[in-house]
Amino acid sequence: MGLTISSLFNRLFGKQNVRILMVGLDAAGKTTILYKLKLGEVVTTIPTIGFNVESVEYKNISFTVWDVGGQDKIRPLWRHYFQNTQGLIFVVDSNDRERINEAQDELHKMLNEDELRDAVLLVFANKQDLPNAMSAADITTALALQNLRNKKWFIQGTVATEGTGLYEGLDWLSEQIAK
Ligand SMILES: Nc1nc2c(ncn2[C@@H]2O[C@H](COP(=O)(O)OP(=O)(O)OP(=O)(O)O)[C@@H](O)[C@H]2O)c(=O)[nH]1
Ligand SMILES: [Mg+2]
Repeated sequence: MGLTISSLFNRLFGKQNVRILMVGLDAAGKTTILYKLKLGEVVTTIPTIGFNVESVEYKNISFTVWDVGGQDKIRPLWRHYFQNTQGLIFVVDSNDRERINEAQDELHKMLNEDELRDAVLLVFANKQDLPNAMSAADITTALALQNLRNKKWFIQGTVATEGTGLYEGLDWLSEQIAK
């Protein structure tokens, strides 16, 4: 599909709107990330039952970020948010070695869905401040990211509570969207 006049105008002069879906197992740090980006503050979170949505303005892009709760009983709800997703942010608790295979399962199940075919994938390897955290390289292997075909992906180590790495991730996303 070519650029329409209005989308060209928006690219040159206006804001682009980008729809982001942020998921991952419970307690990975999604809600912490959302509000750190939105408010620049660490908020006290409770497990999300349902979703939070905020728009985050960055580099002349308006990211609408949907943060959906990750408890196993409510993971079947994720698919209701797939439509029109341009960027998928998958958040991993790098310290949770016991559940990294479960995270891998959930990620690959999702990536098999047709509705997410064109979405780019940003993985946040969160909680890098914890001493037992797996590195981003370990997580790349554990999530089998190298096996992904026809998928643009990027992994970034983060400490959501300090804001470390979050904007590096958004930088990558904005570059993909601009292409
Ligand atoms: N040490 C450390 N703790 C973090 C980090 N990010 C988040 N946390 C903590 O991890 C806990 C869970 O964070 P949430 O943001 O609520 O997790 P969530 O992914 O939204 O969880 P659900 O809503 O249940 O899916 C909270 O106590 C956060 O303060 C981090 O980078 N380092
Ligand atoms: Mg949450």
